Amino acid sequence: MTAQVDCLPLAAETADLVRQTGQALLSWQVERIEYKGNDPQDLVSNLDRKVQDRLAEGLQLLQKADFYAEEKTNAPISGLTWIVDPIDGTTNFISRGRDYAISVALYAGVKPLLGIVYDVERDDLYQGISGHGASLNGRPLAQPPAQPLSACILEMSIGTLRNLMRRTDAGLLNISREVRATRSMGCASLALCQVAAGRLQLYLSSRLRPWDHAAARVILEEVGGIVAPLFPAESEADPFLDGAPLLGAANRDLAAKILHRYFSPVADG
Ligand code: 2AM
Ligand code: CA
Ligand code: CA
Ligand code: CA
Repeated sequence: MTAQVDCLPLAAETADLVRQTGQALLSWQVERIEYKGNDPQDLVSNLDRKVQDRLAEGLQLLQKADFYAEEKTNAPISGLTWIVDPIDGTTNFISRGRDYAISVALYAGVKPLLGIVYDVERDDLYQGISGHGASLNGRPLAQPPAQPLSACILEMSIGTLRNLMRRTDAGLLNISREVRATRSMGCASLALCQVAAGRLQLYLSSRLRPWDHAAARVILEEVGGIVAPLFPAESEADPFLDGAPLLGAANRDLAAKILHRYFSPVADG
């Protein structure tokens, strides 16, 4: 199935669609905000659904594939699949008017083909095509230079790590002490893209779903980085790391060192 997908022209067309959709979003009005499952920290607006509907239609015209997206009920990812987060960072979109993104990826089963993350407010479009590198607004992204931990900015929020605290509070406390600083932007896809672009060095979260990181992962991997499970043994069965604690880093050696030093069972014990 993969052989039939010509990723280079498809990526360009997908990027155009995503950018157009983001620009349309800027002119649309928020009319309804709801709590998902009555959770006051989990918001969805009418525009999350409107963006998703527009992409569902537009992406099928570019490439027929399954459609796996946040604001719908999904079957497990198997064949050729668009993986979409229509608005990543909905809380930022609603409350801050910045730091949200449209995230679109194409996978052939577990194999990543392309990923696009569009920072709507900054008009920054990150793109990764497997085997062909990553770019920001058409300019190639090179792997950011390796940094010692003491020079790293780590993106993590207490909210997204709460379910990990009891389990590995020492690891989290220690790493937060040893990095240069921690930050909490609240948009997973953009944080991972900023790691790829060298504007952040590390990203930690423990509750992401596939649509949060599928596209950014392609971009990060294309610059030589990694989205790695914090506890690899437990996550081996799920290549999409659905809900698994994970670390994003632009440098695989640094990621391996961090996993070993702060999150291995020995470090935890
Ligand atoms: P979202 O805005 O698309 O829901 C910070 O909250 C980051 O984690 C965002 O990228 C957000 O994506 C994601 N996230 C994943 N699960 C979440 C949840 N249950 N509640 C809020 N944000 C969640
Ligand atoms: Ca959401
Ligand atoms: Ca999301
Ligand atoms: Ca979302």
